Amino acid sequence: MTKVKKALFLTSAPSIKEAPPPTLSEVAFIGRSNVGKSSLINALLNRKNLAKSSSTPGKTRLINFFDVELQKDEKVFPMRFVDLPGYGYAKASKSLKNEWQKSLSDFLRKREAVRLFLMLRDARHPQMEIDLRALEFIESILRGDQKILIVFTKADKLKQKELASLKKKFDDPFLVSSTTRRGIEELREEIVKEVF
Ligand SMILES: Nc1nc2c(ncn2[C@@H]2O[C@H](COP(=O)(O)OP(=O)(O)OP(=O)(O)O)[C@@H](O)[C@H]2O)c(=O)[nH]1
Ligand SMILES: [Mg+2]
Repeated sequence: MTKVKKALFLTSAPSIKEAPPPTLSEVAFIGRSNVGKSSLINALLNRKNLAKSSSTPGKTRLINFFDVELQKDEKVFPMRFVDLPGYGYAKASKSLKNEWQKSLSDFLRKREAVRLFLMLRDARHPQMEIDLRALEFIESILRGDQKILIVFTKADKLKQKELASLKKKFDDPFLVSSTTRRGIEELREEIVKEVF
């Protein structure tokens, strides 16, 4: 079992310029606004409101850093979780959108500490055009020391039939629910495998 040894909010930054020194391996949580990034961070870290989640899309506007230690047996794995602003928030003003998009894409392209991109997709809408474009973008900038892991969120919202069809469409998809905690343990374990 992979346990949570430490989970602390470190700091928020409006852009990469204000980000903390890149001293630890980072896991970047990416996905559409409201897909469940902040909730997943809380579930993975066994904390209720460490990352601020909300039913109002566009909640996370800054880049938020969390210092994390996961532990398996006697081994401790220090890393940083990065909660990013979501993309595709329809109601944001154009200038705000551009600013977000710029600070998000700057961070994704330039932040050397990122080892793993956790790309979240809503299990109910697994083929959204905007997610496919985001994935293409990450693939186009991916360095040799970086990996991508696609995770489908809100699995609790799917009926058995829909679950079966998702599993058929995507070979062995990572399915999680922050509500029921389905897949949370497994994802923690996988993060350690991918980063270390
Ligand atoms: N049913 C269900 N609801 C979830 C799950 N995860 C998140 N939610 C809900 O979805 C909404 C958005 O969750 P957040 O975690 O704030 O989403 P986010 O991706 O951080 O959103 P932004 O910060 O706006 O980019 C909230 O109302 C959550 O309670 C889940 O696994 N199941
Ligand atoms: Mg958020």
